[in-house]
Amino acid sequence: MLRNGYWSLMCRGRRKKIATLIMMLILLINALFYVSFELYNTVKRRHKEPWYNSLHFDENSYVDKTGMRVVVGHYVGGNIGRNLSEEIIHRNNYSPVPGEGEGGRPVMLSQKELITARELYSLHSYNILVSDKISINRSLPDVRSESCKSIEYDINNLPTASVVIVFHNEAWSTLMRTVMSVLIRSPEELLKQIILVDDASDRKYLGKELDDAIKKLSKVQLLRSPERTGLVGARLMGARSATGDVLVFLDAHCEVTHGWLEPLLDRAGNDDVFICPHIDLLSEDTLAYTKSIDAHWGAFSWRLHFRWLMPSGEVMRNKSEYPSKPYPTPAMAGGLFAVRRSLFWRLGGYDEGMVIWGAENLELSWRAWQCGARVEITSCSRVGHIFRRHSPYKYPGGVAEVLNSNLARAATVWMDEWADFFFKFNPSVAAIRDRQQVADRVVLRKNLNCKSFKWYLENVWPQHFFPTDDRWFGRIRNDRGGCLGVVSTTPGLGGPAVGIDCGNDMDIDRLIVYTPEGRLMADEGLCLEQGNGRAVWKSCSDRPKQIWEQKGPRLKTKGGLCLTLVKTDSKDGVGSHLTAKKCTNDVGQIWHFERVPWR
Ligand code: LR7
Ligand code: MN
Repeated sequence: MLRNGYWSLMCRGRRKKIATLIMMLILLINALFYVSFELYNTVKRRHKEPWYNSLHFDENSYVDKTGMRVVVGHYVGGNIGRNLSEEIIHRNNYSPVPGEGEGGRPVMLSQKELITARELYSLHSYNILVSDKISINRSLPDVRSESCKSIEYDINNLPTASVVIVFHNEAWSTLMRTVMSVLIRSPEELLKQIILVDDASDRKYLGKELDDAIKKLSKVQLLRSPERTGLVGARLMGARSATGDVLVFLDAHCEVTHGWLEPLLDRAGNDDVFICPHIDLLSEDTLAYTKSIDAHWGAFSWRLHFRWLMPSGEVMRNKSEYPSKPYPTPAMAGGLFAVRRSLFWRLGGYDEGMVIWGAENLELSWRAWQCGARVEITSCSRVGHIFRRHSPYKYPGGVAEVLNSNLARAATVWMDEWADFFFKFNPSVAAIRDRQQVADRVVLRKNLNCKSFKWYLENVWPQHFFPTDDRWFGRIRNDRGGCLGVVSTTPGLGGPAVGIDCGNDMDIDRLIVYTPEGRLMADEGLCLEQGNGRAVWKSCSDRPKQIWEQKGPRLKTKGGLCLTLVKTDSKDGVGSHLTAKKCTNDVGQIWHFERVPWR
Protein backbone atom coordinates (compact mmCIF):
# COMPACT_ATOMS: atom_id res chain seq x y z
CA MET A 1 0.00 0.00 0.00
CA LEU A 2 2.65 2.46 1.14
CA ARG A 3 4.96 1.29 -1.58
CA ASN A 4 2.34 1.76 -4.23
CA GLY A 5 1.57 5.25 -3.08
CA TYR A 6 5.25 6.07 -3.13
CA TRP A 7 5.64 4.79 -6.68
CA SER A 8 2.72 6.74 -7.97
CA LEU A 9 4.09 9.83 -6.31
CA MET A 10 7.45 9.26 -7.98
CA CYS A 11 5.91 8.69 -11.37
CA ARG A 12 3.60 11.59 -11.17
CA GLY A 13 6.45 13.91 -10.29
CA ARG A 14 9.08 12.31 -12.51
CA ARG A 15 9.70 15.50 -14.46
CA LYS A 16 9.85 17.55 -11.28
CA LYS A 17 12.22 15.04 -9.76
CA ILE A 18 14.60 15.21 -12.71
CA ALA A 19 14.58 18.99 -12.54
CA THR A 20 15.35 18.84 -8.80
CA LEU A 21 18.16 16.40 -9.45
CA ILE A 22 19.70 18.68 -12.06
CA MET A 23 19.41 21.63 -9.70
CA MET A 24 21.14 19.68 -6.96
CA LEU A 25 23.89 18.65 -9.34
CA ILE A 26 24.49 22.25 -10.36
CA LEU A 27 24.63 23.26 -6.71
CA LEU A 28 27.07 20.47 -5.96
CA ILE A 29 29.35 21.44 -8.85
CA ASN A 30 29.20 25.04 -7.66
CA ALA A 31 30.10 24.07 -4.14
CA LEU A 32 32.97 21.91 -5.35
CA PHE A 33 34.23 24.75 -7.48
CA TYR A 34 34.01 27.17 -4.55
CA VAL A 35 35.84 24.83 -2.18
CA SER A 36 38.68 24.19 -4.62
CA PHE A 37 38.96 27.89 -5.34
CA GLU A 38 39.25 28.66 -1.61
CA LEU A 39 41.76 25.86 -1.18
CA TYR A 40 43.80 27.19 -4.05
CA ASN A 41 43.77 30.64 -2.50
CA THR A 42 44.83 29.39 0.91
CA VAL A 43 47.69 27.44 -0.56
CA LYS A 44 48.71 30.42 -2.64
CA ARG A 45 48.55 32.69 0.39
CA ARG A 46 50.54 30.25 2.43
CA HIS A 47 53.29 30.28 -0.13
CA LYS A 48 53.39 34.01 -0.32
CA GLU A 49 53.28 34.87 3.36
CA PRO A 50 54.58 33.12 6.43
CA TRP A 51 51.80 31.33 8.31
CA TYR A 52 51.89 33.59 11.35
CA ASN A 53 50.97 36.65 9.33
CA SER A 54 47.47 35.30 8.97
CA LEU A 55 47.05 34.88 12.73
CA HIS A 56 44.79 37.22 14.58
CA PHE A 57 45.68 38.84 17.83
CA ASP A 58 44.29 37.34 20.97
CA GLU A 59 41.57 39.90 21.49
CA ASN A 60 40.56 38.83 24.94
CA SER A 61 43.87 39.19 26.61
CA TYR A 62 45.68 41.67 24.50
CA VAL A 63 43.97 43.90 22.03
CA ASP A 64 40.46 45.30 22.10
CA LYS A 65 38.04 45.41 19.19
CA THR A 66 39.50 48.66 17.93
CA GLY A 67 42.85 46.92 17.91
CA MET A 68 44.42 49.38 20.23
CA ARG A 69 44.58 48.55 23.81
CA VAL A 70 45.85 45.83 25.98
CA VAL A 71 44.68 44.97 29.39
CA VAL A 72 47.09 43.34 31.75
CA GLY A 73 47.36 43.15 35.47
CA HIS A 74 44.10 41.55 36.57
CA TYR A 75 45.66 39.36 39.10
CA VAL A 76 44.08 36.84 41.36
CA GLY A 77 46.74 35.25 43.46
CA GLY A 78 46.91 32.07 45.46
CA ASN A 79 45.21 30.01 42.80
CA ILE A 80 47.29 26.89 43.41
CA GLY A 81 46.12 23.60 41.89
CA ARG A 82 43.90 22.26 44.63
CA ASN A 83 43.22 18.72 43.54
CA LEU A 84 46.61 17.95 42.11
CA SER A 85 48.77 15.34 43.75
CA GLU A 86 52.20 16.14 45.14
CA GLU A 87 53.60 13.79 42.54
CA ILE A 88 52.21 15.91 39.71
CA ILE A 89 53.12 19.27 41.24
CA HIS A 90 56.73 18.39 41.89
CA ARG A 91 57.63 16.39 38.79
CA ASN A 92 59.23 17.66 35.63
CA ASN A 93 57.07 16.33 32.80
CA TYR A 94 59.04 17.74 29.90
CA SER A 95 58.79 15.25 27.02
CA PRO A 96 59.26 16.92 23.65
CA VAL A 97 57.44 15.54 20.63
CA PRO A 98 59.48 16.08 17.45
CA GLY A 99 58.04 18.86 15.32
CA GLU A 100 55.54 20.16 17.87
CA GLY A 101 55.53 23.95 18.16
CA GLU A 102 58.35 24.32 15.64
CA GLY A 103 58.47 27.64 13.85
CA GLY A 104 56.37 29.05 16.68
CA ARG A 105 53.35 27.09 15.47
CA PRO A 106 50.47 26.36 17.84
CA VAL A 107 50.33 22.92 19.45
CA MET A 108 46.95 21.24 19.25
CA LEU A 109 45.87 18.70 21.83
CA SER A 110 43.53 15.73 21.54
CA GLN A 111 40.20 15.80 23.37
CA LYS A 112 41.63 13.57 26.07
CA GLU A 113 44.74 15.68 26.51
CA LEU A 114 42.62 18.81 26.72
CA ILE A 115 40.93 17.47 29.83
CA THR A 116 44.29 16.86 31.50
CA ALA A 117 45.57 20.24 30.34
CA ARG A 118 42.58 21.91 31.95
CA GLU A 119 43.24 20.13 35.23
CA LEU A 120 46.86 21.22 35.21
CA TYR A 121 46.12 24.79 34.17
CA SER A 122 46.08 26.29 37.65
CA LEU A 123 49.67 25.17 38.23
CA HIS A 124 51.13 27.84 35.97
CA SER A 125 48.13 29.64 34.45
CA TYR A 126 49.19 28.49 31.02
CA ASN A 127 48.97 25.21 29.16
CA ILE A 128 51.79 23.19 30.68
CA LEU A 129 50.92 20.08 28.69
CA VAL A 130 51.57 21.99 25.48
CA SER A 131 54.76 23.53 26.82
CA ASP A 132 56.10 20.12 27.84
CA LYS A 133 55.62 18.83 24.29
CA ILE A 134 57.68 21.59 22.70
CA SER A 135 61.43 21.24 22.47
CA ILE A 136 63.38 23.73 24.59
CA ASN A 137 65.35 24.42 21.40
CA ARG A 138 62.38 25.05 19.15
CA SER A 139 62.67 27.31 16.13
CA LEU A 140 60.77 30.58 15.94
CA PRO A 141 59.69 32.88 13.13
CA ASP A 142 61.64 36.03 12.37
CA VAL A 143 58.88 38.62 12.63
CA ARG A 144 61.05 41.72 12.36
CA SER A 145 60.29 44.29 9.71
CA GLU A 146 62.51 44.39 6.64
CA SER A 147 64.05 47.66 7.77
CA CYS A 148 65.15 45.98 11.00
CA LYS A 149 66.56 42.95 9.23
CA SER A 150 68.74 45.09 7.04
CA ILE A 151 70.56 46.83 9.89
CA GLU A 152 74.11 45.60 10.38
CA TYR A 153 75.55 46.04 13.84
CA ASP A 154 79.24 46.33 14.54
CA ILE A 155 79.36 43.53 17.08
CA ASN A 156 82.89 44.41 18.19
CA ASN A 157 81.70 47.79 19.36
CA LEU A 158 78.62 46.73 21.24
CA PRO A 159 78.62 46.41 25.05
CA THR A 160 78.26 42.94 26.57
CA ALA A 161 75.12 41.63 28.25
CA SER A 162 74.29 39.91 31.51
CA VAL A 163 70.84 38.39 31.16
CA VAL A 164 68.98 38.15 34.47
CA ILE A 165 66.01 35.80 34.73
CA VAL A 166 64.19 35.48 38.04
CA PHE A 167 61.56 32.86 38.78
CA HIS A 168 59.29 31.49 41.43
CA ASN A 169 57.90 27.99 40.82
CA GLU A 170 58.17 28.36 37.06
CA ALA A 171 57.60 25.28 34.88
CA TRP A 172 60.75 23.46 33.83
CA SER A 173 60.06 23.61 30.11
CA THR A 174 59.19 27.32 29.93
CA LEU A 175 62.14 28.28 32.12
CA MET A 176 64.59 26.18 30.14
CA ARG A 177 63.15 27.37 26.83
CA THR A 178 63.75 30.95 27.98
CA VAL A 179 67.37 30.10 28.79
CA MET A 180 67.97 28.10 25.62
CA SER A 181 66.42 30.73 23.38
CA VAL A 182 68.89 33.26 24.80
CA LEU A 183 71.82 30.85 24.41
CA ILE A 184 71.09 29.94 20.81
CA ARG A 185 70.06 33.40 19.58
CA SER A 186 72.65 35.70 21.16
CA PRO A 187 76.01 36.34 19.51
CA GLU A 188 78.66 34.48 21.51
CA GLU A 189 80.82 37.57 22.03
CA LEU A 190 77.93 39.71 23.30
CA LEU A 191 76.55 37.33 25.87
CA LYS A 192 78.60 37.57 29.04
CA GLN A 193 76.38 35.42 31.22
CA ILE A 194 72.87 34.31 32.06
CA ILE A 195 72.03 34.65 35.73
CA LEU A 196 69.05 32.67 36.96
CA VAL A 197 67.67 33.67 40.32
CA ASP A 198 65.38 31.25 42.09
CA ASP A 199 63.06 33.22 44.33
CA ALA A 200 62.61 30.46 46.91
CA SER A 201 60.69 28.04 44.70
CA ASP A 202 59.48 24.89 46.43
CA ARG A 203 58.93 22.65 43.40
CA LYS A 204 61.22 19.62 43.61
CA TYR A 205 62.17 19.66 39.94
CA LEU A 206 63.69 23.11 40.47
CA GLY A 207 66.10 21.72 43.03
CA LYS A 208 68.98 19.39 42.29
CA GLU A 209 67.55 18.47 38.90
CA LEU A 210 67.86 22.09 37.83
CA ASP A 211 71.34 22.44 39.36
CA ASP A 212 72.50 19.48 37.32
CA ALA A 213 70.98 20.76 34.10
CA ILE A 214 72.48 24.22 34.55
CA LYS A 215 75.95 22.78 35.20
CA LYS A 216 75.92 21.40 31.69
CA LEU A 217 75.36 24.83 30.15
CA SER A 218 78.21 27.23 29.79
CA LYS A 219 77.64 30.87 30.79
CA VAL A 220 74.60 30.04 32.90
CA GLN A 221 74.66 30.41 36.65
CA LEU A 222 71.98 29.84 39.22
CA LEU A 223 71.53 31.88 42.39
CA ARG A 224 69.02 31.00 45.05
CA SER A 225 67.27 33.41 47.33
CA PRO A 226 66.86 31.74 50.72
CA GLU A 227 63.57 33.52 51.24
CA ARG A 228 60.74 34.56 48.98
CA THR A 229 61.41 38.22 48.31
CA GLY A 230 59.55 38.85 45.09
CA LEU A 231 60.78 39.82 41.70
CA VAL A 232 62.45 43.05 42.82
CA GLY A 233 64.57 41.36 45.48
CA ALA A 234 65.45 38.52 43.13
CA ARG A 235 66.38 40.83 40.25
CA LEU A 236 68.56 42.91 42.56
CA MET A 237 70.31 39.74 43.66
CA GLY A 238 70.99 38.87 40.03
CA ALA A 239 72.06 42.40 39.09
CA ARG A 240 74.53 42.53 41.98
CA SER A 241 76.45 39.56 40.69
CA ALA A 242 76.33 40.62 37.03
CA THR A 243 79.55 41.63 35.31
CA GLY A 244 78.40 42.50 31.78
CA ASP A 245 78.13 46.13 30.60
CA VAL A 246 74.39 45.93 30.16
CA LEU A 247 71.77 44.25 32.33
CA VAL A 248 69.03 42.53 30.36
CA PHE A 249 66.01 41.40 32.35
CA LEU A 250 63.59 38.75 31.14
CA ASP A 251 60.61 36.97 32.70
CA ALA A 252 61.04 33.21 33.07
CA HIS A 253 58.50 32.34 30.33
CA CYS A 254 59.90 34.20 27.36
CA GLU A 255 61.40 33.16 24.03
CA VAL A 256 63.74 35.53 22.27
CA THR A 257 63.91 35.56 18.48
CA HIS A 258 66.73 35.97 15.99
CA GLY A 259 68.52 39.31 16.28
CA TRP A 260 66.88 40.22 19.59
CA LEU A 261 69.99 41.29 21.49
CA GLU A 262 71.85 43.59 19.11
CA PRO A 263 69.27 46.42 18.93
CA LEU A 264 68.95 46.39 22.73
CA LEU A 265 72.70 46.62 23.28
CA ASP A 266 73.10 49.16 20.52
CA ARG A 267 70.71 51.51 22.30
CA ALA A 268 71.59 50.62 25.91
CA GLY A 269 75.20 51.53 25.16
CA ASN A 270 74.09 55.16 25.28
CA ASP A 271 73.84 55.28 29.03
CA ASP A 272 70.66 57.35 29.24
CA VAL A 273 67.96 54.85 28.43
CA PHE A 274 65.98 51.85 29.58
CA ILE A 275 65.29 50.06 26.33
CA CYS A 276 62.53 47.47 25.98
CA PRO A 277 62.08 44.93 23.20
CA HIS A 278 58.81 44.70 21.32
CA ILE A 279 56.87 42.12 23.33
CA ASP A 280 55.12 39.52 21.19
CA LEU A 281 52.68 36.92 22.43
CA LEU A 282 53.20 33.30 23.29
CA SER A 283 49.66 31.98 23.50
CA GLU A 284 48.84 30.68 26.97
CA ASP A 285 46.86 27.85 25.37
CA THR A 286 48.91 26.74 22.37
CA LEU A 287 52.23 28.54 22.88
CA ALA A 288 51.97 29.84 19.32
CA TYR A 289 54.26 32.79 18.68
CA THR A 290 52.04 35.65 17.57
CA LYS A 291 53.00 39.17 16.60
CA SER A 292 51.47 41.83 18.81
CA ILE A 293 50.32 45.11 17.32
CA ASP A 294 53.00 47.51 16.35
CA ALA A 295 51.32 50.67 17.52
CA HIS A 296 51.50 50.57 21.26
CA TRP A 297 53.23 52.19 24.15
CA GLY A 298 52.93 51.71 27.88
CA ALA A 299 51.05 53.93 30.31
CA PHE A 300 48.66 53.53 33.26
CA SER A 301 45.14 54.20 34.46
CA TRP A 302 43.90 56.39 37.34
CA ARG A 303 44.17 53.33 39.55
CA LEU A 304 47.79 52.93 38.38
CA HIS A 305 47.16 49.75 36.44
CA PHE A 306 49.62 49.30 33.61
CA ARG A 307 48.02 49.66 30.17
CA TRP A 308 49.12 49.47 26.58
CA LEU A 309 47.77 52.48 24.71
CA MET A 310 47.97 53.97 21.25
CA PRO A 311 51.11 56.18 21.11
CA SER A 312 50.89 59.90 20.39
CA GLY A 313 50.38 61.06 16.81
CA GLU A 314 53.94 62.34 16.72
CA VAL A 315 55.35 58.96 17.74
CA MET A 316 53.12 57.22 15.19
CA ARG A 317 54.35 59.50 12.42
CA ASN A 318 57.98 58.93 13.42
CA LYS A 319 57.39 55.22 13.62
CA SER A 320 56.09 55.05 10.09
CA GLU A 321 58.91 57.22 8.79
CA TYR A 322 61.69 55.44 10.69
CA PRO A 323 60.27 52.00 11.56
CA SER A 324 63.51 50.70 13.00
CA LYS A 325 64.14 53.62 15.32
CA PRO A 326 63.46 53.17 19.06
CA TYR A 327 60.53 55.27 20.27
CA PRO A 328 59.74 56.68 23.71
CA THR A 329 57.13 55.19 26.04
CA PRO A 330 55.73 56.80 29.22
CA ALA A 331 56.02 53.47 31.05
CA MET A 332 57.46 50.01 30.60
CA ALA A 333 55.64 46.72 31.16
CA GLY A 334 58.42 45.79 33.53
CA GLY A 335 59.65 42.33 32.70
CA LEU A 336 61.73 42.79 29.59
CA PHE A 337 64.29 45.55 29.29
CA ALA A 338 67.96 46.35 28.95
CA VAL A 339 69.91 49.08 30.70
CA ARG A 340 73.58 49.89 31.13
CA ARG A 341 74.60 48.40 34.47
CA SER A 342 76.20 51.66 35.59
CA LEU A 343 73.01 53.61 34.81
CA PHE A 344 70.84 51.08 36.62
CA TRP A 345 72.83 51.52 39.82
CA ARG A 346 73.38 55.26 39.43
CA LEU A 347 69.60 55.73 39.32
CA GLY A 348 69.08 53.62 42.42
CA GLY A 349 68.54 50.07 41.14
CA TYR A 350 65.10 49.07 42.34
CA ASP A 351 63.10 50.10 45.38
CA GLU A 352 64.00 47.26 47.72
CA GLY A 353 60.92 47.88 49.80
CA MET A 354 58.76 46.52 46.99
CA VAL A 355 57.65 42.96 47.64
CA ILE A 356 56.55 40.00 45.49
CA TRP A 357 54.94 41.59 42.41
CA GLY A 358 53.69 44.85 40.98
CA ALA A 359 54.27 48.61 40.62
CA GLU A 360 58.05 48.33 40.27
CA ASN A 361 57.65 48.89 36.53
CA LEU A 362 55.90 52.23 37.06
CA GLU A 363 58.33 53.27 39.77
CA LEU A 364 61.26 52.53 37.49
CA SER A 365 59.68 54.30 34.53
CA TRP A 366 58.89 57.48 36.48
CA ARG A 367 62.33 57.44 38.09
CA ALA A 368 64.02 57.05 34.72
CA TRP A 369 62.12 59.87 33.04
CA GLN A 370 62.06 62.23 36.00
CA CYS A 371 65.75 61.74 36.77
CA GLY A 372 67.15 62.48 33.34
CA ALA A 373 66.98 59.14 31.51
CA ARG A 374 64.45 57.77 29.03
CA VAL A 375 62.31 54.68 28.52
CA GLU A 376 62.04 53.40 24.97
CA ILE A 377 60.84 50.47 22.89
CA THR A 378 62.65 49.10 19.86
CA SER A 379 60.51 47.12 17.42
CA CYS A 380 63.68 45.52 16.03
CA SER A 381 64.10 43.33 19.10
CA ARG A 382 61.28 40.77 19.27
CA VAL A 383 60.69 38.67 22.34
CA GLY A 384 57.69 36.43 23.01
CA HIS A 385 56.16 36.34 26.49
CA ILE A 386 53.35 34.20 27.88
CA PHE A 387 50.66 36.58 29.12
CA ARG A 388 48.66 35.07 31.92
CA ARG A 389 45.21 36.00 33.11
CA HIS A 390 45.90 34.97 36.65
CA SER A 391 48.94 34.86 38.82
CA PRO A 392 49.60 31.22 39.69
CA TYR A 393 51.67 31.73 42.82
CA LYS A 394 50.98 32.76 46.40
CA TYR A 395 51.20 36.34 47.60
CA PRO A 396 52.40 36.13 51.19
CA GLY A 397 50.37 38.69 53.11
CA GLY A 398 47.60 38.76 50.50
CA VAL A 399 47.41 40.08 46.94
CA ALA A 400 45.78 43.38 47.86
CA GLU A 401 48.22 44.13 50.65
CA VAL A 402 51.22 43.35 48.44
CA LEU A 403 50.03 45.35 45.44
CA ASN A 404 48.74 48.27 47.45
CA SER A 405 51.89 48.68 49.47
CA ASN A 406 54.02 48.67 46.31
CA LEU A 407 51.69 51.18 44.66
CA ALA A 408 51.69 53.37 47.75
CA ARG A 409 55.49 53.47 47.72
CA ALA A 410 55.74 54.37 44.04
CA ALA A 411 53.04 57.04 44.25
CA THR A 412 54.38 58.63 47.44
CA VAL A 413 57.88 59.03 46.12
CA TRP A 414 57.23 60.11 42.54
CA MET A 415 53.73 61.42 41.89
CA ASP A 416 53.54 64.67 43.90
CA GLU A 417 49.99 66.13 43.67
CA TRP A 418 48.87 63.11 41.66
CA ALA A 419 49.76 60.89 44.58
CA ASP A 420 47.08 62.80 46.52
CA PHE A 421 44.66 62.16 43.65
CA PHE A 422 45.52 58.45 43.67
CA PHE A 423 45.15 58.09 47.44
CA LYS A 424 41.97 60.14 47.56
CA PHE A 425 40.13 57.79 45.21
CA ASN A 426 41.82 54.58 46.41
CA PRO A 427 41.17 54.61 50.15
CA SER A 428 42.37 51.04 50.61
CA VAL A 429 45.80 52.07 49.38
CA ALA A 430 45.70 55.28 51.39
CA ALA A 431 45.05 53.19 54.50
CA ILE A 432 48.49 51.61 54.31
CA ARG A 433 50.28 54.68 53.00
CA ASP A 434 51.78 55.65 56.33
CA ARG A 435 53.17 52.20 56.93
CA GLN A 436 55.63 52.65 54.04
CA GLN A 437 59.16 53.65 54.87
CA VAL A 438 60.27 55.53 51.80
CA ALA A 439 62.63 58.11 53.30
CA ASP A 440 65.67 56.69 51.50
CA ARG A 441 63.84 56.80 48.15
CA VAL A 442 62.83 60.42 48.74
CA VAL A 443 66.47 61.23 49.49
CA LEU A 444 67.47 59.44 46.29
CA ARG A 445 65.03 61.59 44.32
CA LYS A 446 66.49 64.71 45.88
CA ASN A 447 70.10 63.66 45.33
CA LEU A 448 69.46 62.85 41.72
CA ASN A 449 67.83 66.22 41.30
CA CYS A 450 64.81 64.68 39.64
CA LYS A 451 62.03 66.60 37.93
CA SER A 452 58.41 66.79 39.08
CA PHE A 453 55.53 64.52 38.09
CA LYS A 454 53.95 67.59 36.49
CA TRP A 455 56.98 67.81 34.21
CA TYR A 456 56.61 64.11 33.41
CA LEU A 457 52.94 64.43 32.46
CA GLU A 458 53.50 67.56 30.39
CA ASN A 459 56.60 66.41 28.56
CA VAL A 460 56.61 62.65 28.43
CA TRP A 461 52.87 61.96 28.23
CA PRO A 462 51.04 65.12 27.18
CA GLN A 463 48.15 62.95 25.91
CA HIS A 464 47.46 61.71 29.46
CA PHE A 465 43.93 61.67 30.88
CA PHE A 466 44.65 62.66 34.47
CA PRO A 467 43.12 65.78 36.04
CA THR A 468 45.36 68.85 36.23
CA ASP A 469 44.95 72.36 37.58
CA ASP A 470 43.85 73.67 34.21
CA ARG A 471 41.36 70.89 33.55
CA TRP A 472 37.89 70.78 35.07
CA PHE A 473 37.22 67.64 37.13
CA GLY A 474 33.98 66.29 38.53
CA ARG A 475 30.60 64.73 37.83
CA ILE A 476 28.44 65.82 34.90
CA ARG A 477 24.78 65.28 35.75
CA ASN A 478 21.93 65.47 33.29
CA ASP A 479 18.80 67.43 34.15
CA ARG A 480 16.82 64.27 33.49
CA GLY A 481 18.94 62.41 36.09
CA GLY A 482 21.84 60.13 35.33
CA CYS A 483 25.46 61.11 34.86
CA LEU A 484 28.18 60.83 32.26
CA GLY A 485 30.33 57.78 32.86
CA VAL A 486 31.58 54.57 31.39
CA VAL A 487 29.90 51.22 31.85
CA SER A 488 32.22 48.49 30.74
CA THR A 489 33.31 45.17 32.09
CA THR A 490 36.65 45.36 30.29
CA PRO A 491 38.71 48.35 31.37
CA GLY A 492 39.44 50.66 28.50
CA LEU A 493 37.06 48.99 26.11
CA GLY A 494 34.54 51.83 25.93
CA GLY A 495 31.34 51.35 23.96
CA PRO A 496 28.01 53.12 23.53
CA ALA A 497 27.51 55.95 26.02
CA VAL A 498 24.50 55.86 28.35
CA GLY A 499 23.44 57.81 31.40
CA ILE A 500 24.71 56.06 34.51
CA ASP A 501 23.83 56.20 38.18
CA CYS A 502 25.50 59.29 39.67
CA GLY A 503 26.89 57.51 42.72
CA ASN A 504 28.93 59.62 45.10
CA ASP A 505 32.05 61.77 45.03
CA MET A 506 34.28 58.75 45.44
CA ASP A 507 33.01 56.81 42.44
CA ILE A 508 35.89 57.06 40.03
CA ASP A 509 33.78 55.72 37.14
CA ARG A 510 31.52 58.77 37.21
CA LEU A 511 34.29 61.29 37.32
CA ILE A 512 35.15 63.19 34.21
CA VAL A 513 38.08 65.34 33.18
CA TYR A 514 36.96 68.20 30.95
CA THR A 515 39.90 69.74 29.11
CA PRO A 516 40.24 73.33 27.89
CA GLU A 517 40.18 71.95 24.32
CA GLY A 518 36.76 70.42 24.99
CA ARG A 519 37.55 66.77 25.51
CA LEU A 520 35.42 64.78 27.96
CA MET A 521 37.80 62.20 29.37
CA ALA A 522 37.13 59.27 31.66
CA ASP A 523 39.54 56.87 33.31
CA GLU A 524 41.36 54.40 31.05
CA GLY A 525 41.91 57.04 28.39
CA LEU A 526 38.37 57.06 27.04
CA CYS A 527 36.85 60.14 25.45
CA LEU A 528 33.22 60.85 24.60
CA GLU A 529 32.86 60.85 20.82
CA GLN A 530 29.83 61.50 18.63
CA GLY A 531 29.56 58.34 16.52
CA ASN A 532 27.21 57.62 13.65
CA GLY A 533 23.98 58.05 15.53
CA ARG A 534 24.99 57.45 19.11
CA ALA A 535 27.69 58.92 21.28
CA VAL A 536 30.37 56.42 22.25
CA TRP A 537 33.30 56.13 24.64
CA LYS A 538 36.43 55.68 22.53
CA SER A 539 40.18 55.92 22.97
CA CYS A 540 41.10 59.59 23.23
CA SER A 541 42.54 60.95 20.01
CA ASP A 542 42.69 64.23 18.14
CA ARG A 543 39.46 63.48 16.24
CA PRO A 544 37.24 66.59 16.10
CA LYS A 545 34.27 64.34 16.97
CA GLN A 546 35.69 64.24 20.50
CA ILE A 547 35.39 67.99 21.00
CA TRP A 548 32.43 69.24 23.06
CA GLU A 549 32.16 72.94 23.63
CA GLN A 550 30.48 74.13 26.77
CA LYS A 551 27.81 76.74 26.00
CA GLY A 552 26.01 77.54 29.26
CA PRO A 553 24.51 74.28 30.46
CA ARG A 554 24.89 72.68 27.03
CA LEU A 555 27.67 70.67 25.44
CA LYS A 556 27.93 71.28 21.71
CA THR A 557 29.72 69.48 18.90
CA LYS A 558 31.77 71.34 16.31
CA GLY A 559 28.68 71.16 14.09
CA GLY A 560 26.54 72.89 16.72
CA LEU A 561 24.55 69.85 17.87
CA CYS A 562 23.75 69.38 21.56
CA LEU A 563 24.74 66.38 23.66
CA THR A 564 21.41 64.83 24.63
CA LEU A 565 20.39 62.18 27.12
CA VAL A 566 17.57 60.67 25.10
CA LYS A 567 14.17 60.39 26.76
CA THR A 568 13.15 56.82 27.54
CA ASP A 569 10.95 55.02 30.05
CA SER A 570 13.75 55.18 32.58
CA LYS A 571 12.68 57.80 35.10
CA ASP A 572 16.16 58.86 36.14
CA GLY A 573 17.88 58.68 32.76
CA VAL A 574 19.99 55.72 33.83
CA GLY A 575 20.56 53.43 30.85
CA SER A 576 19.19 55.93 28.34
CA HIS A 577 21.55 56.54 25.47
CA LEU A 578 23.46 59.66 24.57
CA THR A 579 23.65 61.36 21.23
CA ALA A 580 24.25 64.75 19.64
CA LYS A 581 20.97 66.29 18.45
CA LYS A 582 19.60 69.57 17.23
CA CYS A 583 19.53 71.95 20.19
CA THR A 584 16.05 72.47 21.64
CA ASN A 585 14.59 73.08 25.07
CA ASP A 586 14.75 69.34 25.85
CA VAL A 587 15.85 68.84 29.48
CA GLY A 588 18.06 65.98 28.25
CA GLN A 589 20.37 68.67 26.83
CA ILE A 590 20.91 70.43 30.13
CA TRP A 591 24.03 69.36 32.02
CA HIS A 592 25.06 70.25 35.55
CA PHE A 593 28.78 70.42 36.15
CA GLU A 594 29.44 69.34 39.73
CA ARG A 595 33.06 70.01 40.48
CA VAL A 596 34.87 67.50 42.69
CA PRO A 597 38.27 68.45 44.13
CA TRP A 598 40.75 66.03 42.62
CA ARG A 599 43.25 66.06 45.46
O1 LR7 B 1 57.42 36.52 44.00
C1 LR7 B 1 57.75 36.46 42.82
N1 LR7 B 1 59.03 36.12 42.51
C2 LR7 B 1 59.45 36.01 41.23
O2 LR7 B 1 60.62 35.68 40.99
C3 LR7 B 1 56.86 36.78 41.77
C4 LR7 B 1 57.31 36.69 40.47
N2 LR7 B 1 58.57 36.28 40.21
C5 LR7 B 1 59.05 36.17 38.83
C6 LR7 B 1 58.18 35.31 37.95
O3 LR7 B 1 58.54 33.96 38.03
C7 LR7 B 1 58.44 35.91 36.58
O4 LR7 B 1 59.57 35.37 35.97
O5 LR7 B 1 59.00 37.46 38.26
C8 LR7 B 1 58.69 37.37 36.89
C9 LR7 B 1 57.47 38.24 36.57
O6 LR7 B 1 56.31 37.70 37.15
P1 LR7 B 1 55.03 37.39 36.25
O7 LR7 B 1 55.44 36.73 35.00
O8 LR7 B 1 54.04 36.70 37.10
O9 LR7 B 1 54.57 38.84 35.94
P2 LR7 B 1 53.74 39.38 34.64
O10 LR7 B 1 54.41 39.00 33.40
O11 LR7 B 1 52.39 38.94 34.81
O12 LR7 B 1 53.80 40.95 34.92
C10 LR7 B 1 54.49 42.10 34.45
O13 LR7 B 1 54.40 43.03 35.53
C11 LR7 B 1 55.15 42.67 36.67
C12 LR7 B 1 54.88 43.73 37.70
O14 LR7 B 1 55.52 43.45 38.87
C13 LR7 B 1 56.61 42.53 36.35
O15 LR7 B 1 57.17 43.77 36.00
C14 LR7 B 1 56.75 41.53 35.24
O16 LR7 B 1 58.11 41.40 34.91
C15 LR7 B 1 55.95 41.99 34.07
N3 LR7 B 1 56.08 41.19 32.89
C16 LR7 B 1 56.29 41.80 31.68
O17 LR7 B 1 56.50 42.97 31.56
C17 LR7 B 1 56.24 40.92 30.49
C18 LR7 B 1 55.35 41.55 29.50
C19 LR7 B 1 53.93 41.52 29.99
C20 LR7 B 1 53.24 42.74 30.04
C21 LR7 B 1 52.58 43.74 30.13
MN1 MN C 1 55.50 37.26 32.94
